[in-house]
Amino acid sequence: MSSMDLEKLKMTGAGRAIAVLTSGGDAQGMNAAVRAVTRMGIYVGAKVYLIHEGYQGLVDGGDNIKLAHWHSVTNIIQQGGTVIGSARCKAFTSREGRLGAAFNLVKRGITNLCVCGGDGSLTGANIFRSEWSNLLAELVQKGRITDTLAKQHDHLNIVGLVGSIDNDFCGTDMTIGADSALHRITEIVDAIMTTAQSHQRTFVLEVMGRHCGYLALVSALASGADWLFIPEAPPQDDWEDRMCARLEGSRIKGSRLNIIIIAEGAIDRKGEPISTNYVKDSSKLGVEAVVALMEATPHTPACVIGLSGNHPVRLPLMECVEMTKLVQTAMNEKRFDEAVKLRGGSFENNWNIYKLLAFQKPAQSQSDHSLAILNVGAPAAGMNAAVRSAVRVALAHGHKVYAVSDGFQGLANGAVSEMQWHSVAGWTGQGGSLLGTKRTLPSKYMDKIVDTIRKYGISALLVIGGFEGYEGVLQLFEARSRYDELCIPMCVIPATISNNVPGTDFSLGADTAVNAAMEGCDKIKQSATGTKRRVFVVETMGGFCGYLATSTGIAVGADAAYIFEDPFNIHDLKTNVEHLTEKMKKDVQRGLVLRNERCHEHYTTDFIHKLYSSEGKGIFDCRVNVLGHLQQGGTPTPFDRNFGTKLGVKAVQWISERITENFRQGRVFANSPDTACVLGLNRKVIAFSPVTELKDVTDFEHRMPKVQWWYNLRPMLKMLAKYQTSFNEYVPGEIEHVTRRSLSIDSGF
Ligand code: FDP
Repeated sequence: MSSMDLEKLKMTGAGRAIAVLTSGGDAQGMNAAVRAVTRMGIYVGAKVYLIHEGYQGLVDGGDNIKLAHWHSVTNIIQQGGTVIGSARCKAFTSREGRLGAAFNLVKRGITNLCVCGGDGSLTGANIFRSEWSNLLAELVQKGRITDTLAKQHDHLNIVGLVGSIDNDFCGTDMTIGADSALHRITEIVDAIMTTAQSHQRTFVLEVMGRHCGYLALVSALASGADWLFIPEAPPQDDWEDRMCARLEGSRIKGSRLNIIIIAEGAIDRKGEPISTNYVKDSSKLGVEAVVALMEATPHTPACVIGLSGNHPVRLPLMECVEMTKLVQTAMNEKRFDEAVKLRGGSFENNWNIYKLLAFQKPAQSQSDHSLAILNVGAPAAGMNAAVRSAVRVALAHGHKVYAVSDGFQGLANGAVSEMQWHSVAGWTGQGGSLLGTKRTLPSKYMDKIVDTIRKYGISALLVIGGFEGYEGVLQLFEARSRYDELCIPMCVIPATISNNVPGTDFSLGADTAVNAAMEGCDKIKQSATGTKRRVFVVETMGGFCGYLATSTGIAVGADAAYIFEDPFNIHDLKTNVEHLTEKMKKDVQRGLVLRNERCHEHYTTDFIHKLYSSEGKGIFDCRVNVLGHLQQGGTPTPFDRNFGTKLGVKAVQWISERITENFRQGRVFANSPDTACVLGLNRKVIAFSPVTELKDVTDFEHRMPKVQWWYNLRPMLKMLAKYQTSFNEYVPGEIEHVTRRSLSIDSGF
């Protein structure tokens, strides 16, 4: 972090007041945002007010605007909806209403407002901000406030957090609530699929999204749906006949289920709505918000906090709103191709991949090349989705595809079988590894592996797996000088709940694992409802890597998360246990302490349990829970399904290109470092990193990258648990600009 960033973070909120409200349709995650804004605000020394019932509460004032304390937001992080309420408010649309709202704020000295809502709510906030000085002047003129008070509060800072399940806001990759909505839809589709399979039926499912097909599109990808209707891309005029023909065709090929997904606002090319009934008859960031508010000057435009990949960014509020409106205009004017583009690169990419994988197209020509796919390491959610898309895209490229059971060991033993389009039907939503996976490294079987490659004429390898998958490909690469057969393109798709593979910010399965661990912790905390005060010590997996413990800790509001990368000693443990004991003496009922399985050789889970039990005697009792393999999560989350699907596509596209480039004198001969790569997501960019380059940045003893991006989330975890922590390591969100060209600040992935 630059020294300038450090300067920026010496912020103080002393003498300042922040108010937070939620507005519009409620969305899961709003409570986590309210908690983070409240605690970060108090942490920097500001007064924080919670405005109940959205803009209505702001207009009505009185008890609707309450001064918040640290504990006002205790135990809300896991609750759905919004605990401070969200009402539709007609009064705020009038100047009279906004005059009342301004009075209610200025009277309390509030000049910083954080609004969590959809584009309508955020547009309202911006109007309020632009009128602020006029409103104060009118209040002075009417004798409701003094001129001095008006002068002291002459500027209102606004920061928006986009809360909307539709993910319909330009500029951010993901709105608050969209991911939870996808989880619900995916659960429903999974349940329906079981029924559909047993009855050989076609199911038509309508999902929310009046003006935006995001939820429908991503659900269709996550479920491998057969047909999809979204407002941005209406079907061709003869869609009824084509849809029936395709459904019939897949039934003849033995498919027992068909899923059709319709977005609420789906239309045909003439702009007429497509309803589920008609189809039946014819066949998815509060800390950053406070940092932005504290840094705002009268000249800073109102901003909205969005996500670019996994990083918070600040975007000019009104430009985002304008871009969002442009999409709607394009749809109204039937410029559908432009509407899909305006939604952003990620949306467009989802749409293209959906079209690529939904139904079988004959390969343009046979390539005479064979691709072998294997899983390595422990099972991770999303592996099967990656195998499915890789198999299908490879077949579409005309390659022969071999599935290898049991990792490198299976490759050595010739456990190889040829795959067809339908061999991978229904794999997207399945957990575990359907191919069969093993951790063993190839070094001990090199000769036998080479024999199999020769025997089957394998011209490329796709390894979907964890740290050993990467290490294994590095071993194969280093053996190229001894075996010509290993001079073939090799790609690793990182897949492990530990998220410890170099070359990527995220591995497949990590999202599912955090969700599973989070759900486990929520249930564990709930188990103590109504009992006496209790502290839970929860052990998480991840090997030496603390990603899972840290991310889960933030998601569940843990009091501490012990990890190997953030060394701790007996003094730290003492401070933590005393801190928690003080909290439990007050009105806190439950405590949660996470411990990564390999965070410390001697301070074991049992040791920490005994320490907390002993020090808490008479104040709280202590229980241990080892989450274990349930962290593998069963069925994959929508994120892992889609991430796996996309990585599978990208990997095979890359492999096909390398095959073509390195095909000479009748054979593939690829021996340069850039032909053995890890495919990863770095910030928002998809990158292929040569395993040889990654070797220098790998801590092989502890099976992890030497530098890990998520480490700067640690101060936030500690701050939110009220520890005196230095925030100097926090990296503030960058300011991005939304222009027509950079509209898709997302990865385009
Ligand atoms: P990984 O090898 O993918 O890094 O200990 C590391 C770990 O993952 C844990 O995160 C995971 O729980 C465990 O391995 C699973 O392996 P086993 O099924 O062999 O226990």
